[in-house]
Amino acid sequence: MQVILAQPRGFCAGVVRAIEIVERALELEQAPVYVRHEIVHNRHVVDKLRRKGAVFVEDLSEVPAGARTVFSAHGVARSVQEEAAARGLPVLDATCPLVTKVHVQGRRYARMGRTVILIGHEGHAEVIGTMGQIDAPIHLVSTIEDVAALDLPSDTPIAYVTQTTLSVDDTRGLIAALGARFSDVLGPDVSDICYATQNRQTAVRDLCRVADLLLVVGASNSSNSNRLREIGVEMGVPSFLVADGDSIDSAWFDGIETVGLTAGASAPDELVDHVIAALRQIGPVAISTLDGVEENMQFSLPPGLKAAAHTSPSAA
Ligand code: 0CN
Ligand code: SF4
Repeated sequence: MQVILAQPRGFCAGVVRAIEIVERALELEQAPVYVRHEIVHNRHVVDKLRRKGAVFVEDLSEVPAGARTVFSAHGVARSVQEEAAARGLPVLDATCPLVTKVHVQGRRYARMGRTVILIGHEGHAEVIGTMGQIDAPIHLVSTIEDVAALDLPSDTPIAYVTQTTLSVDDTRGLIAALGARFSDVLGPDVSDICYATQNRQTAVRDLCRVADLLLVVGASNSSNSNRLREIGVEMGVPSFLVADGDSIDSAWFDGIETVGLTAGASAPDELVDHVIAALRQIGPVAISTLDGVEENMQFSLPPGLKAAAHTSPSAA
């Protein structure tokens, strides 16, 4: 079997930063460190940090008084920030800077007096956070039908922002629908969809031109990983989202010569290795990587943590 890896795949800069924030906090402080929501949507990442002393909660009411608290990469609503401040919780914010950028942009549109539309998926942590960061009525749309159903006059000045991990193609369709439905529309085209999401989608599309089957390593609650699998389906390639090598079914590979393999932005390299090891149980495997974009994005750590890291004994 030929296994062709997508380039780029796996961790993005926001995920690296978020995990590092928890790890630094655990090194610098006495465990436990409380993390609100999965730091990134991957059980393996969460379990590893849990073993080092991180405690994952969904609600700040589960955080004891005075305990170090980390917000996940997906961001939080204003009300969560306010609750943490009111309780005096020491917070490290691991919200990806590209998510924060969307919050800032959405608030700016609201201040301009525009009706803000968020393109995103209901119930997703990032969408809950973004809706709760804009102090104005905000309308969520996920489908073309949602755009048609918006109860607003067509001359309403609107502005849209998007979730960072959407399908680029679907989002273009929704933006076109907003343009057809409203006469005065402001928005960033698809550039709220982050570089990592866009690059991984382009790479998987290229991969599907040469692969008979697509494996996407990622969690079922990971938006960006699900979008990668959907591209495989669109390209007419049998496509599976797998948590790790144990999720592989050998029957999928009957008659398959070339397997395309990629990983979502929250899936660690070791899980890709685990999948390759599982494929080797089925038969001999030759591995190559498809040419693609080299990423060199890096986000700095929150200032307090950087300063603290420099004064830690291990850094001295
Ligand atoms: O899988 P993730 O934790 O998040 P979604 O793709 O579900 O948004 O990946 C990191 C992305 C962010 C924010
Ligand atoms: Fe940030 Fe994009 Fe990574 Fe999400 S997928 S953490 S928005 S870089």
